[in-house]
Amino acid sequence: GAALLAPLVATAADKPLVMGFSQVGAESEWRSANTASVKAAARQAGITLKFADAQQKQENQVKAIRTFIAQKVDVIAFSPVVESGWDTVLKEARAARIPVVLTDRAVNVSDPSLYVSFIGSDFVEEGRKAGRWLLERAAKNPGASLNIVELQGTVGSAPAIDRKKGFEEVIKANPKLQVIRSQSGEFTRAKGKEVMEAFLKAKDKKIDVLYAHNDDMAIGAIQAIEEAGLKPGKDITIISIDGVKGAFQAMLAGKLNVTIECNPLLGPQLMELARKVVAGQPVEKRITVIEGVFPAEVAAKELPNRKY
Ligand code: GYE
Repeated sequence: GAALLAPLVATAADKPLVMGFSQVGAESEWRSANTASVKAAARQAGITLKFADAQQKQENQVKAIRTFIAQKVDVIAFSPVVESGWDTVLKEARAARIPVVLTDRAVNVSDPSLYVSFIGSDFVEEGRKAGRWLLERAAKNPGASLNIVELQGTVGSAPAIDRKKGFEEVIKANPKLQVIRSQSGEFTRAKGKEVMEAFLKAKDKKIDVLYAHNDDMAIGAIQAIEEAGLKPGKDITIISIDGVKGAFQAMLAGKLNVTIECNPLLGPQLMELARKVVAGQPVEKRITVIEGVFPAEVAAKELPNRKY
């Protein structure tokens, strides 16, 4: 038996593993870095990657996953644009016995065993870090009221929900910190600029702080603030999340005050996870990423070390 089995096993191992990957879109610098990381890591790991860009639409992701099921890929990985509405298609993957791993963003499903594992950042913690930075800053000027405007990410997405939640949880310790407006800028520069323009036009209350759920929206908003004749980073304190190069450049120019790191370079970990899952090895249900906080004061020193 053993002699007969050996060549069969070798043939199976030689066949490259096929991964179907459904990406959210190309909405931000973070996303471009994430896509590049996934593609490079697949190449390095010898994994055949079927890559589909959903252009920020859930229906496109569902279609892509159904295509991967029809193609009988070995493993499906995807970054869910929103948290809800995945039960049906994930059950279809299960019926086809194709394991699913989540990367970057989480889902809300009736049965968590519909996916094997999730690799991604702790977005609530990122929101808390943003809140803590502001609390400390506000403590230097006790008693002063600060009006905050918030640019949320994609409506219904895990990072938008969680970054809002973590920030609120922390800033409520100081009742002088009030979020006066909060709206989605869809994680893009264009929409961040547009919504910030509307915030500035309202003129009913002075805006002291902008909290943007990603750097791209902050960068768009910086333009709106400048066009309104104000100094970003000075007249309005700006906090954002991701830590992309554009944010470091904005900090060096004195226009952004702090960025909270969210690491997009998930490719290598994802490929390792996929291999284990396909081999039937046990894996952690939740794999997190270790991240820091970069205030403008350290931007010059840190920029040369940044990989995205
Ligand atoms: O922060 C934002 C991107 O899901 C963590 O999506 C990701 C977020 C990231 O568009 O820039």
